[in-house]
Amino acid sequence: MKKIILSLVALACALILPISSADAAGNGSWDYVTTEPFELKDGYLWVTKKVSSTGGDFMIKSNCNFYTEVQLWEYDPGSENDDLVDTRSFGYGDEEIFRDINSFVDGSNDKAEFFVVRYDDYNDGKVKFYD
Ligand SMILES: [Ca+2]
Ligand SMILES: [Ca+2]
Repeated sequence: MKKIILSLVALACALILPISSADAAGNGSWDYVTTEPFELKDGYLWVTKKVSSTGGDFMIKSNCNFYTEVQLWEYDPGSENDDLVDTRSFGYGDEEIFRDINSFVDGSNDKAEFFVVRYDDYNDGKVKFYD
């Protein structure tokens, strides 16, 4: 009897695991796009390069050995035309998902150009981008 219960447990685990790992990927699967380092701008602000998205959901993953606050922005040409998407707390390995970013898809390229900004004093850090 004990053997049957154990194999039932094993079967249940085998059935549950693929579902939960698919769940972690959100709607559909994530495509890794790139890893960008933060670069110092104007002496006080840390900014990544822009990463394009065609819409849907967007995810950033921390590759920073510290805990901080980050902002996701969307670039638009001209002075101070960029759009703030959201502000999140961010520590090593954290994944932050931004859902339904279609309203940020604009411009002649029909894409959203996202970049991440920090205002702290840590002289390091990278961000992984997923679309
Ligand atoms: Ca834009
Ligand atoms: Ca915009």
